[in-house]
Amino acid sequence: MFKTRRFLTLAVAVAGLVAATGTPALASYDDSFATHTVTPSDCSDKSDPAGYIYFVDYGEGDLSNPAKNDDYITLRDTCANGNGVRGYAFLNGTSLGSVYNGKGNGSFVVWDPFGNVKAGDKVGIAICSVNGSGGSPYDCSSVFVFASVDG
Ligand SMILES: [Ca+2]
Ligand SMILES: [Ca+2]
Repeated sequence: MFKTRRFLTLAVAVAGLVAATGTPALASYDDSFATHTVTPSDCSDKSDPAGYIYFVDYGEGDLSNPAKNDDYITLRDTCANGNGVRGYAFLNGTSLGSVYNGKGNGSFVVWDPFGNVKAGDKVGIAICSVNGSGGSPYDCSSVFVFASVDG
């Protein structure tokens, strides 16, 4: 129950983020979703996740991206714990590798390992805290998989 409520809150936050950065004029369905490192964390408030990973379905119609390659990852560090976060991406069960954010609390990195996601593709994301770019992952989320409704 708690996890479901938490996720719904995140989904609203993602929708707000997209709305704030532009209007996805032609996207008929927003396939964006997110997850976060598990709690209790090593943040000063142990109920705060150390980071969030967002799959962003910007939608067609972005004039800066005529190839319509508009699906990407945003990886946020939300905790001043001295450690960074690593995000992982999967497409149809295949790992697309990972990305590291060691820029500190409040920072984010953008990563686009997907190409153009198509309707029915199964997008997976996960995130861990990590002590340095080569450090061992900890406080990992499970892999969150959603099937894209319309790419
Ligand atoms: Ca979509
Ligand atoms: Ca951090």
